[in-house]
Amino acid sequence: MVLDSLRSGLRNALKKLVGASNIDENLIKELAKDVQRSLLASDVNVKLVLEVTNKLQERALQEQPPPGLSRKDHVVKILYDELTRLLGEEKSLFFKPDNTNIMLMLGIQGSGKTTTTGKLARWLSKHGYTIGVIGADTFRPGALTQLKTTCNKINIDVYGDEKIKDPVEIIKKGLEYFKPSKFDVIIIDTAGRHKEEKTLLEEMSNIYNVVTPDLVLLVIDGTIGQQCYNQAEVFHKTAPVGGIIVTKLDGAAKGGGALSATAATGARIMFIGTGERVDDLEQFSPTRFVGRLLGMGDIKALLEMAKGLESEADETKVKRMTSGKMTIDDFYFQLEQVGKIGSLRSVFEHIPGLSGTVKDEEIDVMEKKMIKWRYVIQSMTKQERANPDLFNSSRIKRVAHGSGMSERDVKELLTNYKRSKDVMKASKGRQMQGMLRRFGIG
Ligand SMILES: Nc1nc2c(ncn2[C@@H]2O[C@H](COP(=O)(O)OP(=O)(O)OP(=O)(O)O)[C@@H](O)[C@H]2O)c(=O)[nH]1
Ligand SMILES: [Mg+2]
Repeated sequence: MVLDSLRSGLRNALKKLVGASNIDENLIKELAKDVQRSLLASDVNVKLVLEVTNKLQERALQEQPPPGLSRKDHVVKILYDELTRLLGEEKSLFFKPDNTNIMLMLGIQGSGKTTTTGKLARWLSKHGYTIGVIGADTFRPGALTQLKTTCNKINIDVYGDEKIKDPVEIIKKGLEYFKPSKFDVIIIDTAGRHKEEKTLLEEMSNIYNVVTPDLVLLVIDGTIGQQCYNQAEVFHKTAPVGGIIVTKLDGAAKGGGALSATAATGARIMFIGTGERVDDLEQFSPTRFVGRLLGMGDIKALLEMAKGLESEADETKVKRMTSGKMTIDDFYFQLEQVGKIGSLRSVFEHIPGLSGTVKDEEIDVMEKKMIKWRYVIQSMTKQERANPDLFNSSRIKRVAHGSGMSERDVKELLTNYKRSKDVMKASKGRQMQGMLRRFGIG
């Protein structure tokens, strides 16, 4: 994930809070200090950092948690609110239905326009839109070839003409060329040239006035940190920016600066680039982003889990599972815990060594399976759950029938139960314990 150091800084700060037995003024001040350090280390502007942490401290000390919410959870929620506010409002793409939507890519040299044009085309086509791309960079040699190479791989048609030197003319011809296709979206890649060069801004202003795009997307290199603010401002004056894409956030230590600075211009971040591959583009949502930074799903669930694990019954359950005597009820308990943590996705993200090993589509398939398995388990008898060796073909048939699932589903569940049992025995529950320890619980 992007902003790894910010994420681990914030989580360490939260770990202290979660682990504390009593929330007092000192603890809250310490939390505010920890958060401050993490944000400053990821290059967020000092003034913005102070705004966040002062507000956090003030609210955490003064506000009473609403009924039903513990003081700890309330403080976590305040932190979540304030970080979300720092990153600006939600902004999603808007499309004129039954129309061709023209998107114009702007940005200085090397910011990632051409790469992002390909990524965006890919993202949009995955979401069911039809796309055409126009290459209007007449400045950089090989620009059109680069664009065509990227788009060929993803089956997107590119219009360009290296003989024409006027970008406005190329764009006009390109729009004519794509007219019969009635595509949902046309993306126009433009030239970058040098930083804040006057002629670049003039060229963009020309294009903007002639083409009247439906959406101007400003592409900004996330590694430049707080300078993003100035760049966004300059471009915004030339052509009203409808959305910002911050690139190269993979491993960018200054990512916090880029995200907060652009949000401060009033033009909102719509996507972030997280790698060089054509699939490395994520739709940006401040609330989801902060949720992932803080691991909100897990923290809440793990608090619950901690409560549960304090009781004798659960302790014996964990002992039983790690000693290789796991029952189907225990397997079900595992499924339930995963459900509480939020989603399988977050589990994979947070178990060390597993993150990135499983594809999103595979996780979707697994999540669907888990829902089926719950039904299957609910149709088993108590004896069957305690002693799965009882299962023969007639029992499998009965459970399949009772749960409304296929016999294959039941068999698959049994196979997975056995596998899980072996893994638990082999690892002696190391993964689960490791996960708890990370959050200061186990
Ligand atoms: N790691 C990483 N690299 C990226 C990302 N986006 C773009 N790049 C790289 O940044 C470099 C410049 O990208 P381009 O797409 O050519 O930039 P551009 O804005 O079109 O550049 P000009 O056409 O010269 O103005 C390339 O090497 C890309 O692979 C990203 O999200 N992550
Ligand atoms: Mg380019």
